[in-house]
Amino acid sequence: MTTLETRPVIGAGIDRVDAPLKVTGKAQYPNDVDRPGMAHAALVRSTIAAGRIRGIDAAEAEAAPGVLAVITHLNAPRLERGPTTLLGPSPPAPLQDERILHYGQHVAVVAATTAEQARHAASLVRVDYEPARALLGIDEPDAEVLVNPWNLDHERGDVRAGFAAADAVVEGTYTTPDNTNNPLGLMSVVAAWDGDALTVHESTQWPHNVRTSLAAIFKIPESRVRVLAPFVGGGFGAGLRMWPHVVLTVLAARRIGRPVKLVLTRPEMFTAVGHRPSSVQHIRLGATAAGDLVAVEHEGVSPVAMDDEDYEPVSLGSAVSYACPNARTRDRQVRLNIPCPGSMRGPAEGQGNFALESAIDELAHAIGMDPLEFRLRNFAEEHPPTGLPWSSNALRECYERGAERFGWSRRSPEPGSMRDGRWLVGYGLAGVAYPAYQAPCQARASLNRDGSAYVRSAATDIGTGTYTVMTQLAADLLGLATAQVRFDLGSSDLPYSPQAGGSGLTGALGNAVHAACRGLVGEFLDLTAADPGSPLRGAGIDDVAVSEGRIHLAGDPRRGEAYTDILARHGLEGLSADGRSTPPGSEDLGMAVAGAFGAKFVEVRVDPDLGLLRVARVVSGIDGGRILNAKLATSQIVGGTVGGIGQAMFEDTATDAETGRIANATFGDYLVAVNADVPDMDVFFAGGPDRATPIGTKGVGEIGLVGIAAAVANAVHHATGRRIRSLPITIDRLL
Ligand code: MCN
Ligand code: MOS
Repeated sequence: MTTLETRPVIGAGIDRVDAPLKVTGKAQYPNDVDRPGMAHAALVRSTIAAGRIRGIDAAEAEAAPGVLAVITHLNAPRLERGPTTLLGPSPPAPLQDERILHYGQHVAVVAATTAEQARHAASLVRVDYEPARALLGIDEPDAEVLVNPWNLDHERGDVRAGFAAADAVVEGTYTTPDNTNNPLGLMSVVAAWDGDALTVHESTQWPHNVRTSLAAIFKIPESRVRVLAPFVGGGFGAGLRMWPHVVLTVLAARRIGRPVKLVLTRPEMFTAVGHRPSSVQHIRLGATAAGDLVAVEHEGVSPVAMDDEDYEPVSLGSAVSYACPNARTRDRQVRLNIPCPGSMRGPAEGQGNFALESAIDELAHAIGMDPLEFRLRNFAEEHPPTGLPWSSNALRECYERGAERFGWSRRSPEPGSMRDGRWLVGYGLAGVAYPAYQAPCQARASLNRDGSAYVRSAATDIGTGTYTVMTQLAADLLGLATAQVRFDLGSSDLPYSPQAGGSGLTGALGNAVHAACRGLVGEFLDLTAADPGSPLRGAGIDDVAVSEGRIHLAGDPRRGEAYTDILARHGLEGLSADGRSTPPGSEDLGMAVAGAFGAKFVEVRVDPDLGLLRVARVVSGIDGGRILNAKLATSQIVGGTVGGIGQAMFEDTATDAETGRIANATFGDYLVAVNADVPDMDVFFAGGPDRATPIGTKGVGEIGLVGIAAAVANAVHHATGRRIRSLPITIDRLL
């Protein structure tokens, strides 16, 4: 990393700038944090799903070796619920009363000198429960039904007339199970009080949210709370919300007057940090014999936890995916005694796309049209709900180039007609329209006397590559080598950043870095504006370009000056500038709608006698706008695809129907796709810079996952003639 890299640096698949820290163990994840005098916490969790606590006997736990405190609802302070944020309302505050609302609910936290002592003492806390009937099934008749709480139901055209005009109608009910986000890094918290100042190390995707939430809950000014997350061992959405165990760790630290560390166990990860909620979806589509989609109707039901408001509008994607004049989507939520859900990679879209893209396939089959041709024919040239143009949309190119690379033309249409020895071979595809999301963000950029730059914002890098792409971006915008740029993140002391979520951080942060770097160049031009000898005298930001540590006139690289020379002449140690980005308004877009797009092509092999299913090949074509780092963006799509294979074939959080216990809450029992399940994957990017923002990116963090389940299911249909409408597609469903 010491030589100047060849330009352009944007797009180049450079290695992660933080890789040396990671592979030498120097990267500090929250569970690596150690503090003088640090004690350890362990949780006691409810073993029933509904009811109340009649009594708690903590005497034996309190007397156990090393125990410093046992906190239950009987001796916990009354706490505010956290604030409503960009993500919606906070989860409920823990230990506030005797009610049990779900299995695994925290009922006590134990602090002790060592982690082993804390865990042992936690096992000694005796809780006397009075169980009540738990509402657990999504079809539970007694559950409260929430109707359109976010006002997201959609209707356009005349759906009834659309179906009346259709030559073919397909209808089906699709189900998806609970899935649990399982980042490898067990989510961890270290909380330390210094008087009324609080420092928290947290596995979060959003340090500012943790800061705001803890300040509200503990009634201290935000300026007294510091949240650190320079490295996070994966999130997949689990680190978006600030969960109750964080509150408990902070509470324990305050109670015992020492820093406290809590590392969740793997089973606790299944009830404490959210999950993708199950869904039941009813979908009905109509098309003319010529292949025009004329009616879409999609209704979804998903559960929401008691006392919580985390909704997944699974049908919403069906309103935007195809050029269909008549569409109706609606979502209902049922309140159940389940652990609080949260976003999991491709929330709502991951479930909804499975139903829609399976049904689209079925409809194409019903009218005897190739499913690729059907999708191209009904391609949405504009954003269907509003009729506005897309800010960019290369979905057509994703389909066409994807089909070419995959060899789609080799597909013989008849199900069961392709074989390789004993294996039935199936080709399937799915399309994805993924909402582009951007939240306001801030960054600060500085140029130092030695010619290096320091750029920072309170964002996170959850494995995505934020450190690296922001280093590349700043290097490009300042005309420096990446080795001359240090990008810092993961601290709430830095300028405000939104969450690494909704595949929106790169755009939000990148545009803030763009503003900060341009602002910084502007600071230099303010200095040179009146410098008699400067070749930049009188030049404004639009007159100049940057390269090799210099600002020069746009058309003439020789007429310019090094940053270091300008600083030296003015006797300055450095210059800094702040930048902020806001979501593009309709005026910036010329009234257009942004979205990322993808086409997924999958080949499966099915052994019809044994019910074995193998994914043999995946080709993903993605429109992510301008790609900042080809290697990292590809790795996002590959990782997402692995998650998609997991969703398609394995992942299924099993809840015991009687007790609400999660029956497979370990890595031994909860199956995810492993190397043996994952074939070579071909990823390509289509389209170019999006016009909605200065840096022109769209998100790629989640779109790799969405569409894979439907493409697999469609390939299974092609191989076997069987429509599998429930995930995961396991042996029992194939036999
Ligand atoms: N990127 C790029 N060019 C673009 C867009 C992105 O090169 N035009 C690359 C960059 O390396 C960037 C990464 O892709 O860091 C992801 O960018 P983006 O799509 O903006 O997503 P976010 O930064 O908002 O990250 C969150 C997103 C989400 S919502 C989930 S869930 C998810 C995901 O990213 N969880 C992940 N990818 C993950 N990857 C890892 N390793 N671990 C997780 O927990
Ligand atoms: Mo991603 S599920 O929005 O963190």
